[in-house]
Amino acid sequence: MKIWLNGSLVAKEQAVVSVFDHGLLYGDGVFEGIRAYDGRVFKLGEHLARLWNSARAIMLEIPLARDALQAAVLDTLRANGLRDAYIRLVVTRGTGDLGLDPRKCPTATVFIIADTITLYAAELYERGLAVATVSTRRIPAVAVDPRIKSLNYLNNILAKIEANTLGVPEAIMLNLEGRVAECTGDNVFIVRRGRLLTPPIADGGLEGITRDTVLDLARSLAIPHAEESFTPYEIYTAEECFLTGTAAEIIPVVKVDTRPIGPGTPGPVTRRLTASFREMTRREGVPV
Ligand code: PXG
Repeated sequence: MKIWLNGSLVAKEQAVVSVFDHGLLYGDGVFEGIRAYDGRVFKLGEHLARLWNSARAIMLEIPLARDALQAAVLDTLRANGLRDAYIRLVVTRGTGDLGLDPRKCPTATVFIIADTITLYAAELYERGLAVATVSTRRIPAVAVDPRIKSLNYLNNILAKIEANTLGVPEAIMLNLEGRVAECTGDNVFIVRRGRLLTPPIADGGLEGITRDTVLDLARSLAIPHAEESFTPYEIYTAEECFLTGTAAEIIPVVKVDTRPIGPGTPGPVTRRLTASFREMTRREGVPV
C-alpha cells in the first residue's frame, strides 16, 4: 500500500509522522472521508470544499492548492490500483513543541490513505439497524462547531463506546436542548406523516455530503422534505428512519431504543432514495 505523505507516495511502513505532530498530541487538524466507485471519486469537489472550510474555521493553512490536492487524491488511487475505495484525507497542524500554541507548528502535515472499505454487512442494508440514543451530548457549536470535521472525535467516540455497551452499531446523539443532532459518524433522517425530515445543522450536526445528496434526491423525486428539529419522540413515532454517511451510504434503521420504527422493516422512501443514490454513485464523479 502506498500512502501520499507531504508530497510523496511512500510505502505504508515509511508513512510515519512525528510524535510532536499536533494532530496526534491535541487532535489539532481536519480530515475528510471520501468514496470512489468504479473508478470515479464521488463528490470530490464537495469534500475538498468542506476540507478547506474546516481548515479555515480553525485557522489552519493547507500548504497546497485545491487542484494539487485533488491531483494527489487521484494519484494515490492510481498508485494503489484502486477503483472502489475509501479515501482518508488528513491535514494536521504539523510538528510543534509540547505546548498547545499552533504558532509553534510552521507547516501542516498532509496525508492521503486510500483503502478498501466494508462498513455494515450487506444484509443490514436489507434488514435495517437497531440504534440507540446515548447520554453523551453532541458538543455545542459555542465550544467546537460540529460543522468542523476536525481530528477531535472524542465526543463521538464516547458516544460510540455507549453504543458498544448497548450492543448497537450506531448511537443517536442529542444536543444540549435534547433535540436530535446526528450519529457518531452519520446524519439522521426520519419519515414522519409522509414527510422526510433531517435536523437543521444548527441542532449540532456535520453538514454531511451524503445528507446534502439525499436532500437533492428528495427534491428531484418530489418527496416532501424539510430540515426540521425533532426529538427522540418523533423518531419513535416515525414511519421510517435511516442514516447517511460516506461510509454507510444510506442505511435503514428499524429499531431505536428497543422500539420498532414503523412496521420494523425498511420503508418505501428509504428504498427509493437508496436506489437513486446507488444509481448516482455509478453515474457521477471525478475519473481516476
Ligand atoms: N456526522 C459525522 C459526525 C461524521 O463524522 C457524517 C455525519 C456523514 O458525513 P458525510 O459527509 O460522510 O455524508 C460524518 C462522516 C467511518 C467514519 O469510518 C465516518 C465519518 C467520519 C469518520 C469515520 O465510519 N463520517
